[in-house]
Amino acid sequence: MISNVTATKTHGADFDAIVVGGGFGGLYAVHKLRNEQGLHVKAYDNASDVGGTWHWNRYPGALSDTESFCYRFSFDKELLDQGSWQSRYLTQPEILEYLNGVADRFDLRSSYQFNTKIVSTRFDEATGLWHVLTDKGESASAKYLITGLGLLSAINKPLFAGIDKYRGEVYHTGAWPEGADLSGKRVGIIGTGSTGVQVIIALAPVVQHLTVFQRSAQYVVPIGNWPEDTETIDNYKANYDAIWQQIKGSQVAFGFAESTTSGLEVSEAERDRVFEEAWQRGGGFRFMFETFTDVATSHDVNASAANFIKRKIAKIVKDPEIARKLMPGDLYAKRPLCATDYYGVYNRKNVSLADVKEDPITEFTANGVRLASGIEHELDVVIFATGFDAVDGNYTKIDIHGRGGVTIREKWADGPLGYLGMMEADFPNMFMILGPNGPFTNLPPSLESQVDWIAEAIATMEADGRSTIEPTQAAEDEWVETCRTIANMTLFPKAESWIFGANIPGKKNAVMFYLGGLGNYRDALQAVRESGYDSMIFDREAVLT
Ligand code: NA7
Repeated sequence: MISNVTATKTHGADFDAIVVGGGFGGLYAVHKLRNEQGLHVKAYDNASDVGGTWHWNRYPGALSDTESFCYRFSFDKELLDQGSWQSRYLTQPEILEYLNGVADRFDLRSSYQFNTKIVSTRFDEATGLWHVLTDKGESASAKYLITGLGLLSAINKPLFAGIDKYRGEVYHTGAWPEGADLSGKRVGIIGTGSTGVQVIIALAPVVQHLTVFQRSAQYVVPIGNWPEDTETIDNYKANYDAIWQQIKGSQVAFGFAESTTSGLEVSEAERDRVFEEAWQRGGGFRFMFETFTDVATSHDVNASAANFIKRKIAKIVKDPEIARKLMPGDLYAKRPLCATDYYGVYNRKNVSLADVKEDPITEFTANGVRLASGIEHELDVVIFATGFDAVDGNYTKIDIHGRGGVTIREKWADGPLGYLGMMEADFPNMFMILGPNGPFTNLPPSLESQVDWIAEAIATMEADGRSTIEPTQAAEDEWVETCRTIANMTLFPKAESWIFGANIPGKKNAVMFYLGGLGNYRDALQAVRESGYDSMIFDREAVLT
């Protein structure tokens, strides 16, 4: 299965394909193109080894909230059969170990150059090749450029006044320092998204005092994490064909069947019964999508879900004033969160909650953080769990030039747009894994679908002797419009979150995802294949120079 091809087939190029990124997406692309299709592939990653998101996000409590049986690749039956895990959810070290195992199994590291950042990529219309430049000053050329830059890896670190004066330590969860020991320290954490919630739960029992700076209160349901024994795991393995078939035809691809019952068809008491069942079972996506079909589309059903969670907060949190601060005021329409006893943490004596919407952070001082009211929180360490410049953040950091020198920054000045979440008009032979307007799902099955499609498009090009492929502008516009129409049928655009770029000051709100589900997305990919790629232009002449 491992290919030893070293010769480049593309005339005049160093490689047939360059892959950027060593996470799930990049690793699978290298395997597919090199081992299965015999291309000469060079891959880069800024990190010291494989892992992508899971290489960097080593903060305490880091966990995938997709269940273990489906947070993995599906393409290799033997790899699935060898899989093993401890609990219903995988911790960051387990995921990193898994990806290392994948890299070993398919000899992927031999194609990678680590500790190397790609700073620019340029499409040369005269030769039809991509030229990449690294931060080490090296350059390389290839016919195909495949970017697996990660959806959530360009970190967002808000600039607070006075941060340079602060004498304590400052960490970002997405660049967690090796060996950081927070035991016995006074720690502040800014941010209560998926990451913040996990860190808060992990650190509360360890630190001397934890101050949570919360800007938006969150709906957090239990994750339901428990050990899974060999029998349970073997049962998944025995049923993997059916499981993956279901996942690939489903909406969110989290390994459960989404509900087809409208919450509007049942009584309020029945809604509560169903929500209680989901609360006991655990899982954020399950709570939002397995309960009723319209939690994320109907205001009424959404309000029932939101009120259910608020009643839980009131019951769990002993201090009514803290409970009030923890109650979200907006719709239940961000990426659904789940964790083990999140609200219960606020009953601990060593945890305090600062509501920075009511009383904003004005500055960092030498000793900590000062709020508008004048209250100063003295802290040894401040953790930024402030998320990512999602989807396009990692692309706009690189100087990416397409036809006629047009840059991706220019093209995305009003927000990132893409065809099928993978391609861009005027950027021939560039394939993005999890680029803009791709599916919003459990990611491994989506990126696998994308890499399979990319590899097939490349194989078709090679078989037909094509030099370039790019989508028509009309196809791209139509896809973006489809994404916009679907998003507007949901409540998601009405809640401010990274899904629409609302978390980055100055970033224009954009529909960055296809919310139509993985099954429909895969059908759309299949339709393009079956049409003989009629939404694409092949071998386009250089027109923009
Ligand atoms: P998120 O979900 O973007 O959360 C970031 C958090 O940081 C969120 O609570 C923000 O509040 C808060 N934030 C951001 N900027 C500030 C400032 N300036 N002041 C105070 N608080 C701030 O990122 P995560 O890393 O938690 O999760 C991202 C995804 O990774 C997650 O959905 C999973 O898919 C994995 P806000 O809500 O914007 O008011």
